Amino acid sequence: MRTQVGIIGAGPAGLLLGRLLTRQGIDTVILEKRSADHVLGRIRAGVLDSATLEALREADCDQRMKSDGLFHDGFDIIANNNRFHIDLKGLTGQQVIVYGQTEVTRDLMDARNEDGAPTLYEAAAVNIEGIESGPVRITHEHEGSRKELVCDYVAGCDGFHGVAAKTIPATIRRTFERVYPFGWLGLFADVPPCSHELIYANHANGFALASMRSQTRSRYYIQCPIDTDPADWPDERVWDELAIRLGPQAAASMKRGPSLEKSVAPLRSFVAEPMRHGRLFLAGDAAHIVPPTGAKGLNLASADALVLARALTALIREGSGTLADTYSADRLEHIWKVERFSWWMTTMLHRFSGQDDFNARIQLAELDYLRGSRAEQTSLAENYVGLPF
Ligand code: FAS
Ligand code: PHB
Repeated sequence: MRTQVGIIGAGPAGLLLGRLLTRQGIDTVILEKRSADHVLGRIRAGVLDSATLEALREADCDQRMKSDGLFHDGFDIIANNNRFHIDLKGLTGQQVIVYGQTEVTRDLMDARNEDGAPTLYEAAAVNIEGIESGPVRITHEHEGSRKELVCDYVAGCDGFHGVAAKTIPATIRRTFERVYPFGWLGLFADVPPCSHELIYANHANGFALASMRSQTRSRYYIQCPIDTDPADWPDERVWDELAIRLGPQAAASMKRGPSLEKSVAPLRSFVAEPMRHGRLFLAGDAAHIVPPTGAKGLNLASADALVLARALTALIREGSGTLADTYSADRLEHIWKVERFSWWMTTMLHRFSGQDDFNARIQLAELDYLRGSRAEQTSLAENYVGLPF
């Protein structure tokens, strides 16, 4: 099989890139290791910022998000028995949209089907050759045999465990990582949210987050040890702990119900540099991971896809390599700012076991300063709604 751009991965990054390139008349083939149902079944991000809004608008895939998404003006933080509001709209003039990654993925899959562009599911890329001289050859396993996709360029949108990034020579590739000493136990339930906006809580027992997917479906998280087995957390135990960490006001309005899904996700900060080598470009989790505290993972993937689509369009349609040459440096400048914000939100809102008294006091002071400072709240708000890129 031959195409202009081979895309590895049918998550948000790969599907968005495919849609944006198709709209520019550029042929793409997406290779996805798992089935479409498996990709849709993964419960991931919940909050969209300006990057994803812009990307979906440019992809002409924002209709359902605009009609079904929940437009939020801010969120609350609870710490040291104080609950205060971060007024995103008042401080920045912008909102965020609560619209699950599953729905974004569904909209992009539907758009790709309407475009008639090929996605090969259960087709795992196993090897990539020719990224320096071309043509690129992507060996993949599909329908029980090894096949080859020949393309002019390849976009590695294959997430943290993908193969594309590892194709960059070890002598060139640099990685940066911080693994946090805890995870998030997430619970999904068809119950109304306990508040009209999100609540982030720093409690002596640990971090908690009250989020949602609609007015009738809630998403909650509690900080837990990395090796936590969800089976050790029956629903009632999770609800009890959420009530403690979110405080009496939220607990009083919290509706309990059976979990639809319960899982533990690790938290890490990770960046792989560079994001381009020859004819290979990386986008999304294939190049970077942020702890979900800042709600940035999906939004960074959207920004990558938007910028990469413009670079590949200029390269393929006009023969202009300027945007492609600056892709990695430009994206990494934005990515590192978002890595910093996500690290800051995580260190401020989580309890680190064995944390010394000095750091514990610094964390309290950080939260107290944030509660009282319009300047600090404005800084948080402009990061949360999405930095320019
Ligand atoms: P994805 O990982 O979504 O997609 C990569 C795709 O590539 C996958 O479908 C995979 O099957 C495929 N693939 C991998 N190797 C392949 C190969 N060799 N050949 C072909 N295909 C291959 N972000 C938030 O903002 N908020 C959250 O609450 C949040 N929660 C998360 C929970 C978990 C457990 C995880 C893992 C991530 C979470 N994220 C969250 C981040 C998440 O939303 C990502 O940022 C987002 O999925 C990034 O999209 P992609 O870059 O497309 O990567
Ligand atoms: C979610 O709703 O899944 C969600 C919201 C905000 C976050 C992380 C996850 O920071």
